[in-house]
Amino acid sequence: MWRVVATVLLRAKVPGGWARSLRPLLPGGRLPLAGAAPQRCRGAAPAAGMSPRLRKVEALDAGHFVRVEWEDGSESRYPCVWLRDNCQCPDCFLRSAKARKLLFEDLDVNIVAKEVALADREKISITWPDEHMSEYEAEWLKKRCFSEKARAEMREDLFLPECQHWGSDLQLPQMPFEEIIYNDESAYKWLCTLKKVGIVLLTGAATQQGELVKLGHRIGFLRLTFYGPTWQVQDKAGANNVAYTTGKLCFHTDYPVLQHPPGVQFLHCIKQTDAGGESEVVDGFHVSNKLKKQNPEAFQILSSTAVDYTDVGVDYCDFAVQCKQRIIDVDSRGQAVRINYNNATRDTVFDIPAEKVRPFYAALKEFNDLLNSTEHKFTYKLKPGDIVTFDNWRVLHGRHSYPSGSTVTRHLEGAYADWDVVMSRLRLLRKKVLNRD
Ligand code: OGA
Ligand code: NM2
Ligand code: ZN
Ligand code: ZN
Repeated sequence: MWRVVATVLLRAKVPGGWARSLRPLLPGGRLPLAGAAPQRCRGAAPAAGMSPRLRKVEALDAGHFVRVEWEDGSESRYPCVWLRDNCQCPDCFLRSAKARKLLFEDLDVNIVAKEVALADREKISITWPDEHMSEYEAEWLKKRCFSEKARAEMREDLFLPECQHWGSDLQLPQMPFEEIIYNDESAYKWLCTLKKVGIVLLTGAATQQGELVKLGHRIGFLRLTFYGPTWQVQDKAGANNVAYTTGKLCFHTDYPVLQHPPGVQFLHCIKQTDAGGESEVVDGFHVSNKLKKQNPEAFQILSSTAVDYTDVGVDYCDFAVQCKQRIIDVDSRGQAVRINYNNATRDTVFDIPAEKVRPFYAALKEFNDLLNSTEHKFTYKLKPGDIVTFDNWRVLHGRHSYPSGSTVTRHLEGAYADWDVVMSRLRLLRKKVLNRD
């Protein structure tokens, strides 16, 4: 019954009621689960079976463009160079690889259509000056329409760019670990929420090592780093990383010393200390926006200064890693797309002119203060069997210190995945769950 309901909800693009929420930790421990916080999995295109039909086709602009008219009266225009480049015939396209065979050398970038024709209102055919013939199906063309609206829809479908910002009011989405392992709809919802909210808590995993390897198999594979395929966060003698002590970890993203820092992080609580050891998270994109408004100059400094990071030691193998990263990475529109901030691995070497150093520290102080403001940060405590999964490019995390002793009182197993792998699994699950293509 539940599966039927869930399928219907998914088809309606409004899967709801599955993500219970965790309210912020109050003194005295964890609160019981709060009410439902439905998460929408967006980016799902209309179901198949309603293929669009064509009314008219003509060449325009001395054959440089092809214009088609759809049955509903709307139109789309396609540049001929693009049409020739994307000919779907077996000479130009390898169906088994869904990849272009046509060599760029063999593409005339000034090509014009010699003849255009409509076939059954379901496809168009184009004859090129060298008599090569191409056919394009209506549905294929519709998806690739160059209008602002169509491109925005395709972008949404492919990348799920929608991002829900949060502060201390975060309703931490939660799902049972078992469910996402065995149920495709649940796994799909997990990954949609991970992309949109940036964090999901999985509950009820076994309290032993190996659960993250299972999670890795569920998505495809984990990201190997110098700390191993998975790694054990616990107090270690002669720790090769500050994470492997009982000390407080201030807000950070993991591994900014790597040129391509891991996109997704998993932390599985196997053992939890009674005193201390609480977790903290903050939405780095939300805080970056706040900083930009509050102090544009500080934002400018953090989004342009290359900071040196270093990590030298031995773990999975010996390593001497160095990298330059901007603490706030932005896209061409100035939007934060990745936070690269770990105060522990920020190098003593600082390759900027001396007079720029103090303004940099002042800017970082503002950012760090905003991260730590009670308005922005969310505090909770992992229980044995919990696995927190989060966007390591967006969500900064920290932990409270806890007492050190002669025995191990706290043990997390950690692992990383790349966003490419996670998004790939999300798209495949969506196709399966929504029965598309
Ligand atoms: C880490 C880390 C958090 C914790 O290992 O990088 O952030 O709660 N650990 O120990
Ligand atoms: N660990 C937890 O950037 C970092 O050094 C993050 C990585 C040791 C794998 C910590
Ligand atoms: Zn061809
Ligand atoms: Zn960390």
